[in-house]
Amino acid sequence: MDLDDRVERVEGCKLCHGGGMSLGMDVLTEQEYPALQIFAERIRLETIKELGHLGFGHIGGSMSIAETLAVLYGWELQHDPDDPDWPGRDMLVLSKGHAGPALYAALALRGFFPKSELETLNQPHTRLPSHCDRKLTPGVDMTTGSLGQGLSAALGMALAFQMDSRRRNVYCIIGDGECDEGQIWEAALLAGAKKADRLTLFVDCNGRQLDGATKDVLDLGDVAAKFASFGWHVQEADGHDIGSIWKALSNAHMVTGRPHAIVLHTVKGKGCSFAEGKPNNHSMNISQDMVDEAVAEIQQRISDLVRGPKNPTIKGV
Ligand SMILES: Cc1ncc(C[n+]2csc(CCOP(=O)(O)OP(=O)(O)O)c2C)c(N)n1
Ligand SMILES: [Mg+2]
Repeated sequence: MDLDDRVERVEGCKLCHGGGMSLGMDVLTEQEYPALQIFAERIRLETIKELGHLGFGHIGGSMSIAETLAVLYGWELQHDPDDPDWPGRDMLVLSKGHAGPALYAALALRGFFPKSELETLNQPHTRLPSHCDRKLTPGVDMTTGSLGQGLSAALGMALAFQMDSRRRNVYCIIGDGECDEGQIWEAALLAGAKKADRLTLFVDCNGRQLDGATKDVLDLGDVAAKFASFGWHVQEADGHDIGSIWKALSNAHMVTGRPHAIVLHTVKGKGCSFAEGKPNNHSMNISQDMVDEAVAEIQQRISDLVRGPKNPTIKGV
């Protein structure tokens, strides 16, 4: 199976599996697993090209959610790129809205708008502002960027979905630094009390925020235990392992009566050598040389995945 065939698995279908478990799909096949890995790498690739074209941007927190976006847009979300406002769709609130460029890459790869539009990131009259805007970008369901607010918006959607006979879910991604915002915990308390089981929250624990380590700025302690104490169904996952994220989502489908939190262990800047684990990787100036280096390394990983073992071990499944 070549690259295009594998990519086709996630980018070519009109709708994804849309809550695979509820449709009786309980395993990732040996084609789907690497296809989702490739999708994640292509999200990285397009994100770096976008930011490089602009010359700077939020690379660290964009790279750390590539696998999560791949599983969401390649498997989990019920959505229709030809009809972004389809009333039956699931919704994603990217509360850490500064990672918009990664979301735009996923949406473009899925066909919500032409890939060439990614070059307009943050330019005058663009539909792709640096932070997410639901009124501008096809496929973006909530305006975000002021940290701490997205979880409340997602909870409101989840409570509305609870009253809807159609089975719809809302997903939300917050950062670990974002958890310093008090509004996160107000929403967490209400979600538990309201048994908002249509809500699935990813906490991107990449260990760093704008200008330092999260534990030094304001130590979160045991974030999983904190959400559990508010009545949430909590799991931890390796945020760079497709199988681990997929498995957590599958488990979440089987638990009712509680909101779901998936604490993602990630690395800020993951998969891009000039940014991965670097202290200044929150928002960087990005030269053409840096883009070229990153593109080469990502393309190498994609080629390795294409040539990969015929029967890969499906971790976490
Ligand atoms: C209310 C608010 N305060 C401050 C900022 C500025 N800001 C943008 S990103 C960021 C750090 C976020 O850290 P984290 O949530 O860990 O994101 P990630 O590491 O995933 O980039 C800050 C403080 C903001 N966007 N909103
Ligand atoms: Mg962080």
